[in-house]
Amino acid sequence: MMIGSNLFGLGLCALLLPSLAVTESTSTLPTAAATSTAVAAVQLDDLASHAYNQTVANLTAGSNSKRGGCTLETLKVRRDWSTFSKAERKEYINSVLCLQSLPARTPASLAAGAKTRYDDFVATHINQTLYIHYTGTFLAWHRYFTWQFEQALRDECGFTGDFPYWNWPATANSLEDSAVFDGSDTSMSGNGEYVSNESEIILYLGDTPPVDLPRGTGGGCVTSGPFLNYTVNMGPAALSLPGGTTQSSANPFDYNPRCLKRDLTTAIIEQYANYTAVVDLILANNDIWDFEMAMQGVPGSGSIGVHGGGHYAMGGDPGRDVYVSPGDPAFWHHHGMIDRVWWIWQSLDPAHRLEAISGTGTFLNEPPSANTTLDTVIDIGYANGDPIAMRQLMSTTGGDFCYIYM
Ligand SMILES: *[C@@H]1O[C@H](CO)[C@@H](O)[C@H](O)[C@H]1NC(C)=O
Ligand SMILES: *[C@@H]1O[C@H](CO)[C@@H](O)[C@H](O)[C@H]1NC(C)=O
Ligand SMILES: *[C@@H]1O[C@H](CO)[C@@H](O)[C@H](O)[C@H]1NC(C)=O
Ligand SMILES: *[C@@H]1O[C@H](CO)[C@@H](O)[C@H](O)[C@H]1NC(C)=O
Ligand SMILES: *[C@@H]1O[C@H](CO)[C@@H](O)[C@H](O)[C@H]1NC(C)=O
Ligand SMILES: *[C@@H]1O[C@H](CO)[C@@H](O)[C@H](O)[C@H]1NC(C)=O
Ligand SMILES: *[C@@H]1O[C@H](CO)[C@@H](O)[C@H](O)[C@H]1NC(C)=O
Ligand SMILES: [Cu+2]
Repeated sequence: MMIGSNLFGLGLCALLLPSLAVTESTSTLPTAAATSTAVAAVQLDDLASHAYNQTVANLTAGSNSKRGGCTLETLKVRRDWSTFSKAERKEYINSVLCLQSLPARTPASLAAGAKTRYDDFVATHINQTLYIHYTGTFLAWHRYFTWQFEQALRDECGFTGDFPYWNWPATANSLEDSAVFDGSDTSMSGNGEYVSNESEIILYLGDTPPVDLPRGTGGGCVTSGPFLNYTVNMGPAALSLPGGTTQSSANPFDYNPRCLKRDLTTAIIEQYANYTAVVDLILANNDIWDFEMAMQGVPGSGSIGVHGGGHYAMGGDPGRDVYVSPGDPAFWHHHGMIDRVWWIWQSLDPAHRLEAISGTGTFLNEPPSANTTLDTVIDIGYANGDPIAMRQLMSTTGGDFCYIYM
């Protein structure tokens, strides 16, 4: 069943909108990523500002559109976690802890290890991993998955705040000191306990040359923060271990409670998700196929992309397990940023990019499957919500979505 051990990084692994008329000029936007980090940081701000302005302009133009649709009044905001106040961070954290305390909906006959509502999301991701990465659904599936997680926090745990994202490049000098991972009671918990004899991570996949990643500064169980007592209940399914081996349990849905491990590796963010890398991903890929592949890491290129970068920089267990990765509570911060980068990319040419899809329904089309289209239906099972067509997931202000990134 496993195609490869390290699926994050290496695979085997238009309509013309009337709103375009009201968007501001893009003439001052950068067209190529600066190699200077400081300059690239400003470029990313400009690109995000453009996407923001365009989203607002679109909603202003469409203010008399169908009832129940997204409007400026109902628009929700997603923000960089480092800009949250301590009280805002605590509200978010408490709602995640709440979801981790509610009973699961997934029948035990399907996933004996799914004990909580939080685990329902993990079980769905384990179940569908080979159909949602390196596929045509990758970006939209994770957009819907993250949004439904947000809805579960709001509907079942009373969350009322803004949804967060982890602005990777801003943490490329020190994950340990970042608001997401500093280990304080307003973080998503921090590093694991230091393991002295850990060796490097080697990602093998198919026939492509392996990618070596440095070990991090932890390796063991997290030692502080809100998720100190949280247990990872399922997996491992394809956990990369230091030294190049992979760990899997016979049935990754079985109950296998264990601590959350982290091995924070700032060097991975510095290498794969620095400001230049993020801006280059956005500006150097005009085609959706190129964009989504660069984001996940083109197999054989030696790059794990910003997507693999964020996951492997958390390290540990389940951070290095593509199947079980939502079991790390920082998963949602990471995928918030993934979605933000897609939103920025879409905003640069909405006529061609808003509904652009490329890829099939299977991991690098293995085994071969039909092309993903706007009519392809996504179903996140017992996690939350109803099955939904890709068409409803392409705009952050279309379908049931109504949010913007700051
Ligand atoms: C977005 O709008 C603000 C306010 O009008 C403006 O200052 C800013 O330059 C705009 N951003 C871009 C990238 O055009
Ligand atoms: C896994 O997917 C299959 C096929 O869609 C589905 O029947 C099953 O209920 C899913 N299992 C879980 C744990 O979600
Ligand atoms: C590291 O040390 C621990 C504790 O002594 C041991 O269980 C483990 O096998 C060692 N790992 C490696 C890769 O040597
Ligand atoms: C973890 O559990 C211990 C023992 O029950 C408790 O004292 C501590 O407050 C808990 N910490 C967190 C962050 O939940
Ligand atoms: C920034 O990212 C790019 C692309 O991944 C990489 O080539 C470059 O070496 C990185 N810069 C640093 C300072 O690591
Ligand atoms: C699937 O997509 C590929 C790449 O865009 C294209 O070449 C191929 O013709 C498509 N296949 C079908 C059956 O539409
Ligand atoms: C503009 O907003 C409408 C909803 O008001 C949405 O359907 C459409 O997809 C949006 N366009 C863009 C480019 O996001
Ligand atoms: Cu995923």
